[in-house]
Amino acid sequence: MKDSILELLHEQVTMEASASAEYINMASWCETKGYKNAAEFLYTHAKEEREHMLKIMRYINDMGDHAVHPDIQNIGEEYKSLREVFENVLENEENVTESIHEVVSMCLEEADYATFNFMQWYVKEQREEELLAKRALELFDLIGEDGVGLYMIDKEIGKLDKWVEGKVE
Ligand code: OFO
Repeated sequence: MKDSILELLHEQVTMEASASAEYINMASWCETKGYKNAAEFLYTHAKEEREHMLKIMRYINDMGDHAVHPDIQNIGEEYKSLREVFENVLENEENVTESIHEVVSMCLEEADYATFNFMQWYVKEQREEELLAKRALELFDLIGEDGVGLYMIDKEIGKLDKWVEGKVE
């Protein structure tokens, strides 16, 4: 495997680890504010991001290199509102998508079709995750945050994983 691709894969491991860590912090913040469904949603996604990280680490090892768990730095801890949490989710997911697309572009440049093929799962996953984050943000506009609005938004966020199933093929 080319060094250029290996380097990007190691960076992707860090991206996925950071995503997992920040999902945990966002979930924990939501849990302390009473947004129980949002907390559940975010804890679930934290677990998924950890799995994404492990999948790349094991691919790197299969390819003969050695993957290690990265140090995680500069992740958010405090949020002003539930909306800010989901704006953050969308921004993070867009950054992850961008870095996955960089890996894919490099695979084409280096004619590494095995890694190109491996990365297609991530391309699809990112489409799904961006869709989820955008839908969550739409709920704030559709329902409104006044009165019982935030309670309703939290409730709807709890249904999002079911809603997105099968939407991205
Ligand atoms: Fe790893 O799927 Fe999003 O970030």
